[in-house]
Amino acid sequence: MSTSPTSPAPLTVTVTGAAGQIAYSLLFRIAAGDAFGERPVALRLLEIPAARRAAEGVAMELSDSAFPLVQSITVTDDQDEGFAGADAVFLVGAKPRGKGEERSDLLIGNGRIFGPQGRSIAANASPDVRVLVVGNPANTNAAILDAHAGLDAGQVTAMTRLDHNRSLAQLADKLGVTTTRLTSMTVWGNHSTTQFPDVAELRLDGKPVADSLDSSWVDEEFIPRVAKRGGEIIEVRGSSSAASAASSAVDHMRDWFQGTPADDWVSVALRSDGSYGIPEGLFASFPCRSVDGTWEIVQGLELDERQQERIRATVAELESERDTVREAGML
Ligand code: NAX
Repeated sequence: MSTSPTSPAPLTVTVTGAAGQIAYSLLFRIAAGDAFGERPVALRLLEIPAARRAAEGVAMELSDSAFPLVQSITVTDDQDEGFAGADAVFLVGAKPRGKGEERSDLLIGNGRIFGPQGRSIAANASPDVRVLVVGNPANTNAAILDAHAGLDAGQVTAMTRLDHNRSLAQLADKLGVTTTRLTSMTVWGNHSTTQFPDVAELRLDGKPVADSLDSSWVDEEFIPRVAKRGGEIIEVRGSSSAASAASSAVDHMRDWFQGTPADDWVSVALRSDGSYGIPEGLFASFPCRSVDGTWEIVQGLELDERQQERIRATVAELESERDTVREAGML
């Protein structure tokens, strides 16, 4: 757990929900250097008091792994301590939907977590902090957090990278190729079943490939399968996606810190600036490139009526989520 005197300064990385399923994979991937390269990390594991002891157990295992890049591990249930000096924050912890609860209860219950977390991040984290919201409903949680944190546009993001990666996997399987040969996939909108995994710009070895995909397969099999993949995993595995979610969170942060290739993009949910007619302020997934550590929405893609209709549907859901939390005074 010590670094040589010549090591660069460690990055402070906070993970909430540290005793949960996703964190059990995510923390070890971060510790191994998968997200931040060879940079040493000071890990902050933030939990609620009831799960603090379990998080201490995770910290013991992290320690026992003797990761060369891990400079320190702190376990806390104090938000301000958890976010102090944070350079990168993974907000994984969230309130799951309780028995008999409506979606609006879920939105409001999570708003009670993400509003205060936004204020604590603003007061305690590094001014350049980069925040990824994983906990669901991720887009609206991110919108609430963003409103309370008052950070610059683009510092707060929500995760649609798992949907993006799931799309690439389905397409690679269909085309009989590896995912590494596919580029320019986009997931638009909400991380929910209304999301729009869009293959219009997809490239295989740099060449457009959408026309060779059967449109009825795309509409009737591919899109619903990606959108409902979370449910399929629960049915087959017996519990929700954890390692794949952690892997996508690692991909998201790695690309944010280290950049995306100039000839590709990835899917990121962030505060809309009005691009592609998506109302300003809404947290929607867009095609994005990471340039000098900042997400930029890819501009200039042409959208036909069919694409626009699907985007309108997922945007309508995001607007309704926004209205629910706004009525509850959280935005
Ligand atoms: P778990 O229930 O295993 O773990 C969640 C942990 O968060 C628990 O240990 C809990 O004590 C903690 N927690 C709750 N409130 C907290 C708070 N205020 N501060 C700190 N910790 C808190 O869930 P897990 O399977 O790890 O999933 C975590 C979240 O990710 C869920 O909301 C889930 O729906 C969401 N997902 C989001 C995905 C995405 O693509 N955006 C995909 C995977 C996943 O479904």
